[in-house]
Amino acid sequence: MRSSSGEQPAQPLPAALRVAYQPLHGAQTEIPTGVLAAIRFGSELGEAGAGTDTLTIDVGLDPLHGPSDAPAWAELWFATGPVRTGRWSDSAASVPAHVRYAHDEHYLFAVIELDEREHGGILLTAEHAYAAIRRFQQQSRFAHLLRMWNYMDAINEGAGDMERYRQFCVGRGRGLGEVSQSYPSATAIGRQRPDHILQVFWLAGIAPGRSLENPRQVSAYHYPRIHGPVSPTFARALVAPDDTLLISGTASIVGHVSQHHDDAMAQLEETVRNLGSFAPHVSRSRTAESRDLLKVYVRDPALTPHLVERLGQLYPDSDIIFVAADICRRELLLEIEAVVGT
Ligand code: 3EB
Repeated sequence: MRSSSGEQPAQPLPAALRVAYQPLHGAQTEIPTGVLAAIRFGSELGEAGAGTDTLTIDVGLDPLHGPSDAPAWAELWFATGPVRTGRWSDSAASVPAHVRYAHDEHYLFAVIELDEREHGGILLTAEHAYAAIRRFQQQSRFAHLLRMWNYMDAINEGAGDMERYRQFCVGRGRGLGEVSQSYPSATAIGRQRPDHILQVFWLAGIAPGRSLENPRQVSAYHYPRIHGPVSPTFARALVAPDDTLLISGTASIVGHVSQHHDDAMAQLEETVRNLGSFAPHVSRSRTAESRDLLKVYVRDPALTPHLVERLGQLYPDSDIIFVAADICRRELLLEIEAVVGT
């Protein structure tokens, strides 16, 4: 709508996030242009294709099932305009660390991949990664963290507070330092084939999102001491500037306690109830053709057919991919994240 002279121009609409899963059939599959980031699941993916402006992130998790039959998948985050890519070196780092990124006018996608053997174990690697992320974000126009993923090896190895996930949380907390009260949504997942790499990638924006908590769950940053010395720093979900709902990795946890040990289907139903808490926040401006995306991390691949069947019934209009992964508490058998209203 045109405003008559003298009036304040209307606020520009926040650029819309669009995310989709694309099947990959080996090295010949092209990533379309206009993609900010392509997160690739599967092995033997080949070169990402020189000359594209897409940030390619290979996560080392194997797909178990997808919307169609394909050996590998990419999660594509589409750009809202021309894309610029770059590489930033952390000059303050004691061990060399760099961030690869791509951005348009509204959003930035970035990744840091550190080798634990160079940084002295998971705690220090997480601390170095998050210190670099903090410094990168401080000098970035895309000041607001919206969504973060953390992928690491052997997430459940080690007993008690020495469990690698808990050590990761300590390092993350130290590296990030005192951050604002508002956290991004996040996922933290274990790779099932060791490659010594802590991989953290994230979406940041020019404009802030709105963090949400789940009334069925204690906020992760308020978890009691029994879950580790430093609480995880993430929000249960975040409403992005365009009203897309970015739901964190969600598991069978009520309050702060894991439910239904050893019963994957009961864990699934509990997880679905947790996801249901966010229904009131689903944008009403969603278009008919928008597809919600679900990603299901599955500890035991043998469970997949049962999960596929049940989730297909529950979310017939969503695109769902299932990947083999370990979950951050050893009793948890699955975890689900979602992008809703894209
Ligand atoms: C949970 O609810 C399950 O440490 O960043 C989910 C999402 C989980 C993110 C993180 C951990 C993280 O506590 C685990």
